[in-house]
Amino acid sequence: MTNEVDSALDGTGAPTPAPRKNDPETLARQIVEKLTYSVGKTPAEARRYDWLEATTLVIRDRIIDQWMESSQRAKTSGEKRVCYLSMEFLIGRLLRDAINNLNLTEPIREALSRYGVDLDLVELLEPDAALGNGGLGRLAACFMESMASTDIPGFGYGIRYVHGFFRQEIADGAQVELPETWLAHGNPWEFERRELAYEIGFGGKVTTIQEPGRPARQVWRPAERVLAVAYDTPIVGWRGRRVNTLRLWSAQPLDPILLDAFNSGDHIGALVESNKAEAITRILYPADSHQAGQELRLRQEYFFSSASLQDIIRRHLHANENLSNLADKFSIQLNDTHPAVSVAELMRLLIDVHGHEWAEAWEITRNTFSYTNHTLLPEALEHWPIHLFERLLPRQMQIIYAINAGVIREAAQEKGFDDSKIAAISLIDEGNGRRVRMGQLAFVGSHAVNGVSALHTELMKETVFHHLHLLYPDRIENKTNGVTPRRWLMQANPGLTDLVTDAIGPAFLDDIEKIADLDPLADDAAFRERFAAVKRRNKEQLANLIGERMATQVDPGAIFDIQVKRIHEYKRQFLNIIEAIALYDQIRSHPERDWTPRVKIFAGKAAPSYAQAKQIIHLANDVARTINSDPAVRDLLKVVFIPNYNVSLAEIIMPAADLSEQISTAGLEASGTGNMKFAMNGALTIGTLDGANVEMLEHVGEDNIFIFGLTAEEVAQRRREAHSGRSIIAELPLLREALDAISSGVFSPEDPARYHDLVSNLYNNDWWMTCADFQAYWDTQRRLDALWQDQDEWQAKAVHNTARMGWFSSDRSIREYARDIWKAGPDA
Ligand code: 7GP
Repeated sequence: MTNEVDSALDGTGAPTPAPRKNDPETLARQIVEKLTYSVGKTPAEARRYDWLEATTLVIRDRIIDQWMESSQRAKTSGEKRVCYLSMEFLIGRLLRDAINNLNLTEPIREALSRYGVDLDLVELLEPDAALGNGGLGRLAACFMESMASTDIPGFGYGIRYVHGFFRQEIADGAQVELPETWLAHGNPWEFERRELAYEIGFGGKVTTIQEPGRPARQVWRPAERVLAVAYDTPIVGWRGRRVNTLRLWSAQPLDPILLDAFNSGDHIGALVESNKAEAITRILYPADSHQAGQELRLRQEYFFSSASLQDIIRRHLHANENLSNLADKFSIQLNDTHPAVSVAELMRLLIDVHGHEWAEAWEITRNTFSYTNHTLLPEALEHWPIHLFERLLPRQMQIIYAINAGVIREAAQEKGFDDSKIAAISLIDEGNGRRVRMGQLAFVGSHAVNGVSALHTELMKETVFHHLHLLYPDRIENKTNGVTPRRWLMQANPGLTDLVTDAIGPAFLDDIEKIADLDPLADDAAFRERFAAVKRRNKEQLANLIGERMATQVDPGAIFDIQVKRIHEYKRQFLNIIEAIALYDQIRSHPERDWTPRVKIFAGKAAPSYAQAKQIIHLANDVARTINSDPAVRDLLKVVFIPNYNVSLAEIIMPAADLSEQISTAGLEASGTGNMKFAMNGALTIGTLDGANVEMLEHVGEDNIFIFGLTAEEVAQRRREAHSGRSIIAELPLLREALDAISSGVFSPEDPARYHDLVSNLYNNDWWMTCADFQAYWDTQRRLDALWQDQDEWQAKAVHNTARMGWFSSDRSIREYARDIWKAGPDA
């Protein structure tokens, strides 16, 4: 059911309103108007939540003006549009983002203060939209903001999960998962587009229709059908220049209730269909870097892919005669393999629905798609059992076989690939019970494939996509990640933003790479002092939060040493905890030494089914309990695990760090983006030569970053040699004693055996090189202790970090994608 009627925001003949006034006077009046007529409260009755709603509506009006203008422009100019297909958008709160990008922060603050209302407190009530797990989802959100800010006509396409990423509580030290309900109070940012609904089929049969004198046609008759309904959220770029659309799909039944069943008394059965449809978009899978593997997940992937493609085709045919020139008008970026089924689905739509020949359809498809890989972890690479795929998507399965046949023919005929090489590139894994490899599908269906840091891209060529790279040597390229400086510097750290503006002027706000002008000020003692004072205030703010939420007092004068990210063995929070324990032992054994006070801060969620990761959380909390209650180390060492890490918490944490922990086993972290947020805000990094750390080293210079440990190559070598931790542990008393303490129950007296497995893994195989890197990590931490004693040196390095991180803006990433892959945007 493709609807021909375009919504007003698609830009048909929308009136261009007169520019709005943005003085506090006008804004205050408008907020009260919204309060009265939309919320139904007087200022005297209004609670803080009502002020949030009224303020949001006032801001929204301004965005809508610009939104219509941007959509109209994209449409009438015929410029190429970029569609970012992503299963996850970890957007966080939107109000502050919108107010900041419209340059309304001060006038809105002033307007609200006239009624005794504090903008900062109002903003805190907005739910944090957590439609993503971690790095991949947050990158998608930064990219949406940067596309709007760099004036690229971009559309985000994803899923409107009713329940986002779970809420984490810590009970007796262990992670507990609770449902997240971001839509409980409604969502003023979204616009439901009832008229934009597409049918999505599942299951059923494919029949061949042979009409006389015409080529055979395949017709898919799905057994089940659901509706995908669009919900649009405006994404405001810097200075409101462009407003793009994030379109999220919600699944709804074709028939809300089966009346026949109901009338015959089957009241539950009458709703089965409806529940099944709605289940598709009910909840986000809380697994990152791990393939979920259930049928519902494949349904989600196909559901949003098909809806997005149908929508793109509708938009295209609105202005073009047919789909032959689709790739000139649209670029579709596949954010990892979650939307990879799109390759087969676009082929189906082109051939079965729009009557294109196979060869032409394949050409259009490949020229339209490009694919980003975000991880090399084997357990994260998606592959679906053929029987499941075939049952759910029979026509797409046929198409995949046909694509595969073509690729294999090409490899054998043109490159002389032998059987083992063919097996490596095949879209079908003939090993583990026959599976469809989604990475291979995305790769062959795209004209460009990219990794997210220089190292990751090289490793892609050598490992997962080695043989496909031999077949298509020009296809893989690098696009190093970035983060939006609007959210991660300007909004999260207004103190630093003001200081930098004061020092070098406001030009860096429009072009973040100009922040390099700050670099010489690292030598200016007075500036360093002001820089340190900003950091100190941010640390006080975080210390208050820790005091309030966890009743733990931490000293803002200590090093704030922070590791926040998903909990995963390869990210090595365990290494960090072991170091804390070793330090604890040393402080107790040598109280007379001049120890540098430290607060080790952790936050992050573990996938509910990831037992080892949950153990690591438990251990961090157990260690925190023991150390924090030991008077022997009181002000020298504290360990804190802050529950429920999310975007809003990150905005408080990033500006408050002195030291950023980026200590993954080399070769495993594709890029990292937290590393960039921390360094931009003046934290020094302790890290391995992994992901984007490598490029950060190049930009900030080796004196300003603390690199340790094995390289990716050395890790691979050790793994080939079946390295284990046993001999290393025997030689390192510090490490051994820390591990003994863990396994003898020092931190878990109520359950001394709790961490046996965690520790015995280190002895028996040390897969993540925790033991192998321990000494280098310890030594580097002690160098940092010494450096902290020289505050001039430390702060100078911190200033260099802020000054030299401009390149890691997602504006730069997006411009590279636009120039090299999409051929879209103002410079195309
Ligand atoms: C992450 C990577 O682990 C991280 O290194 C990178 O910075 C980020 O993507 C953005 O590129 N990957 C995921 O979050 C993920 O879920 C599985 O990967 C597909």
